[in-house]
Amino acid sequence: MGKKPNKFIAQASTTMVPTVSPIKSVSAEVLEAISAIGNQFAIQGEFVEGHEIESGHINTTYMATYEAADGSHQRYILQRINQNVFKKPLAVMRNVECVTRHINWKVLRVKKDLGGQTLNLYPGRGGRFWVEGPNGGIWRCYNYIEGCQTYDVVENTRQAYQAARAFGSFQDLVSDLSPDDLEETIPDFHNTPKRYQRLMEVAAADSKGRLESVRAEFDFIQARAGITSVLLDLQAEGKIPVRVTHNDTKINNVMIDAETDEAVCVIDLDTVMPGLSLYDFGDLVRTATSPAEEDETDLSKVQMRMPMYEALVEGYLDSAGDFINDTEVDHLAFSGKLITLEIGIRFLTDHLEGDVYFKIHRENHNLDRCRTQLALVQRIEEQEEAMVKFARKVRRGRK
Ligand code: GN1
Ligand code: MG
Repeated sequence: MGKKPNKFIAQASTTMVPTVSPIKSVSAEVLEAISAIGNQFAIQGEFVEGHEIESGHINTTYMATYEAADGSHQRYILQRINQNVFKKPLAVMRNVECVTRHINWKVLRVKKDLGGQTLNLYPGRGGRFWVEGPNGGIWRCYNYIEGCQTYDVVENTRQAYQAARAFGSFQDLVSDLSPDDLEETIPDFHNTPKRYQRLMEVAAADSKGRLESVRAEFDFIQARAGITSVLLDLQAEGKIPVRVTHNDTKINNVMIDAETDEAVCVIDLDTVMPGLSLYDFGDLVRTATSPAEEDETDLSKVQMRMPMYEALVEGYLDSAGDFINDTEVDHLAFSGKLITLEIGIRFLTDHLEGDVYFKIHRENHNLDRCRTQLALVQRIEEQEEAMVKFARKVRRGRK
């Protein structure tokens, strides 16, 4: 399985032009609040500075720097869980604790050769891995993964390969947890038929009077209603199993070593729960094959770059090929199309509802995001046959 060296590992990373997730300066008031939250965690040193990390659509995330007595600086992530999205934040924390501890154990005692950084939670005042903020929110503190960058857009096949290999490795690391060990913190998170049904309801209510202006997008989605249940049907027939999965495998959730271009670890474990491995692979296709940002307004830039897809398949089969089955391999391309449609459905639903779920930074932001998703669905459809063939070919070559 997964013979090395291969072209993705051997290739140098000289052409990398990173699109790094933005960090933002914050007001004196916010700085004070960050420092007060930091004081509640068992971390060493004095607070030096803090910045906001703006890349996620859901939680509020800060990077805080502390100076130890010897003058060295240590960085941490302080993050407030969005309770509008995560209705059971303590269940989210239980899942994250379970997964981070299990991965630490497995890296140390089973894999032994993995010297990379892992994500760790710090204990807080009161003895738990979370604290309550002044306004009642639930906060946690992670180590900052040093020497790494995240990318919103993949620049080369090496990064695509590395990202897919990292998420496959993640699935491998948690493969000996039982899905029953974890709570389903957002029920039906990737239930595409339910996401579709919800769009129909929101469109029927049309509370913001926006439906007429998005008729083309709405029709595009309706024309594809038939594919929404394909993976759940396969699951019901027992052809694809429920596993412990990440469920938010967008490309900027992989920490990539800035020097070697190798994936170090995956982050954003809030949605780790029982799920289908194909949704994880699908979200990689959605976020790693197109050279356009998720909210690009020039839709001619949205593409499904075959070399990137091929690198994803190779990376994923290198790390997950041992445990995923042939039906899963046969649906790798389809999963990319389906998850892209699903996220398009969710962005359109939020646009019609008045932008209550995803953070927006401009007018029609969720509509713009929806449009890039639907354009990518179309690009995938045009190449789906070749994509399916490629995955089967790689699988055959490794048996
Ligand atoms: C949200 O916050 P972020 O960017 O990690 C969302 C994902 C979507 C993604 C779309 C809990 O993730 O499901 O795929 O936006 N997370 C949640 O970019 O809804
Ligand atoms: Mg996320």
